[in-house]
Amino acid sequence: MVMYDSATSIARFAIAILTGSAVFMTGCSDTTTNNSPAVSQTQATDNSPAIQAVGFETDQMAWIPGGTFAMGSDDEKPDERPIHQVTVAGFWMDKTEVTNRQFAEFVNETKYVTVAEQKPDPLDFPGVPADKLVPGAVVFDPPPGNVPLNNHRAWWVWRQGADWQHPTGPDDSIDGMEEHPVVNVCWFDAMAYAEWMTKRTGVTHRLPTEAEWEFAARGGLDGKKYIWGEELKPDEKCIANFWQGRFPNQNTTEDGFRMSAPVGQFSANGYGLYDMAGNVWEWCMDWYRSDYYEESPKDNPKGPATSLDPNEPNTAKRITRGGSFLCSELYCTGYRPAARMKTSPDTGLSHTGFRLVAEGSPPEKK
Ligand SMILES: [Ca+2]
Ligand SMILES: [Ca+2]
Repeated sequence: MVMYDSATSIARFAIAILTGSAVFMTGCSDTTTNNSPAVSQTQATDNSPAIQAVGFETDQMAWIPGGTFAMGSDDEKPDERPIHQVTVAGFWMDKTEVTNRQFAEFVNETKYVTVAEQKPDPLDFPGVPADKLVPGAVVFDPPPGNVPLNNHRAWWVWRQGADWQHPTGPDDSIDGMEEHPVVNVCWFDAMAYAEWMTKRTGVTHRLPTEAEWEFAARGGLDGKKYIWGEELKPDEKCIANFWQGRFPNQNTTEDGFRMSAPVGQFSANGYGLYDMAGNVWEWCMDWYRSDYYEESPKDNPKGPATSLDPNEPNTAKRITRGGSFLCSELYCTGYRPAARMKTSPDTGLSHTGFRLVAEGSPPEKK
């Protein structure tokens, strides 16, 4: 069995791919810039058209009660160890990944331009020829035949013109995909969306911490391998959107979906959240450190102060969680609630989106 090996995990950066620099992608995700810590490419919305106040509606969010749980896993990837007790306070969380329809509303109101749509700043990429500095994102492009699973460049490509409205490239569109999760949005884009949602609701919205995300994903089923129990396919049924078949060139679509699915196609977890396993990876607030669990505080951990991926120590990365339609049993298993992934915050990928949490009051007792 070929297992995902974090030692070979790595990434891209698009520009580096174009220029032939040493860069790779993991099968499931994982991206980096060469050595730039976060590129600050957020776009302020302060000078944008007035944001319409809509108030805080919780219809599309679930209240996640606070509690204590066993975070991590002792028998999977090294960075999931050790299992440690963590307590999180209660919070609201989007029931689904943010959709193209929702993201379009944000863009229409603020005129926000995502990082994937912006021309990379030459100052961030000294030595890269100007004609290589083009807007784009990292896109899954399945090879025609079998390929060794240790060469991520066989299925990941930097594609000029790929962005949230063009998931696989400039000839693609999101027509008819309004209820699919938005993809090719980077961590900075997700943060800008949260800022907008905070302004329009008057309630702080933000990305979840990694601990909040895992607590919410487990849905009250503490210590289980999957968010629904111990078997990947209970009763031989796929109950999440992941990859069946031989990755990366044979996708049997046993679960009904070749790539992303409209949100909410499978049963919700114990807290009423959809697609916390699979569909698209979801950005979290925290920096990634492989050894963070050895020192994580117990109460409401907010992640390390700095990032460290030992495989790429010069690249700062943020956490992504939950796996995607590309996660396979033989290669990545990112759909496990304990599974951690890390990605450069300025990188849009065709299998990565996000959902928000809100710090509002708990629902009134009936
Ligand atoms: Ca699938
Ligand atoms: Ca997901």
